[in-house]
Amino acid sequence: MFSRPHRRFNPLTGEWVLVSPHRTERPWRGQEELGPSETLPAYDPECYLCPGNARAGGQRNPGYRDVFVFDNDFSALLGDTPTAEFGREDLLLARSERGTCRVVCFSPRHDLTLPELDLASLSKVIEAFTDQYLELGQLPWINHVQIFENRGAIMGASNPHPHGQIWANETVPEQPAKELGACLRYSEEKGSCLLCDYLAVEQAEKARLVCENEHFVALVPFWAVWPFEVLLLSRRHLNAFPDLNVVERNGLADILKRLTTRFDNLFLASFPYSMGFHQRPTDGRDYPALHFHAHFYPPLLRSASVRKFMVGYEMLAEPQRDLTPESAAERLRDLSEVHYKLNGEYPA
Ligand code: H2U
Ligand code: ZN
Repeated sequence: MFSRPHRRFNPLTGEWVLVSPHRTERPWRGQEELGPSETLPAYDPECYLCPGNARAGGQRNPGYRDVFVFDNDFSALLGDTPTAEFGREDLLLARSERGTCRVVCFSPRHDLTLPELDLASLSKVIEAFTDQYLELGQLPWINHVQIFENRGAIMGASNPHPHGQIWANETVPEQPAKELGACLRYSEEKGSCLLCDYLAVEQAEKARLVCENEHFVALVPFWAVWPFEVLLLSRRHLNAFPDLNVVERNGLADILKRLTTRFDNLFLASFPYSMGFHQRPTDGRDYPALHFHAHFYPPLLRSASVRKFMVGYEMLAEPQRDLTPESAAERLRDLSEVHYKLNGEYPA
């Protein structure tokens, strides 16, 4: 059945994706266009994220040595927004939204990306995410903390300096709310966790697994929309960053490094993506049905310069893909976990 056009269901969002595998039945020609060969300096005096430099708002970064977090100078959400509601016969509905945005510099090094950071540095990034989740989450008017990374100019990242962002706000936003609702309904109906059950299915089938360690599993979900989309799941049923013990934090650092190394090795280029963590809301209630996970949504399709566009049928009807999630997983699985830059394959 999976060699003919079919639709696959995403139980987390309740949405379907059209898969057209017959369009990629021709063998993969292995064409690899090399990405931009720009070599970055370890420190860039013009960079607003490098240690000691001035930012747009006039503030100056400290001479930080590992992770540095600051309030976004162009925050999309503001903490002092007064509560207001506008509604006219349900058709023109608006609500004020309070929140705060922060930027997390992963490293003082301007030239390193996530897969190039060492495990100790990555563990510090995870510690910072944990501290931020706790600090922002305990504010009474913050009910959701979204931690994410936009990597690469193609994803709209404004700066190659390794960094992520945190947007924390009053309302649980659309995507996590949809997923949370699905997880709650599933656990009410079945008495178990949707993602624990899903992980068990994937471990039995194996076809969509990419890489794993003692604490985490990276796989291309059955319902993936983006060509090399990955779902990263904790093996233990965790709700949020603070639930990870020290070995799980190190396990997360390990899997993040290995997965993003595979991504870079796919097209021998720095692999762009939007990734982020889904955790329990911070409204003070318990969410036992929620399973800590991360989504990676990378846009590249065939090479460092050929991306998938979500246009046409996908904007007007529903998402579509040619490459099956099983083929994508196989390709990611077959790659080395030694970063291409360390492997003498640095683009000329
Ligand atoms: P992106 O590269 O994903 O755009 O993230 C960088 C963020 O850094 C962006 O949200 C913020 C932008 O608002 N920023 C500052 O807070 N201060 C600056 O001096 C420049 C950019
Ligand atoms: Zn920099």
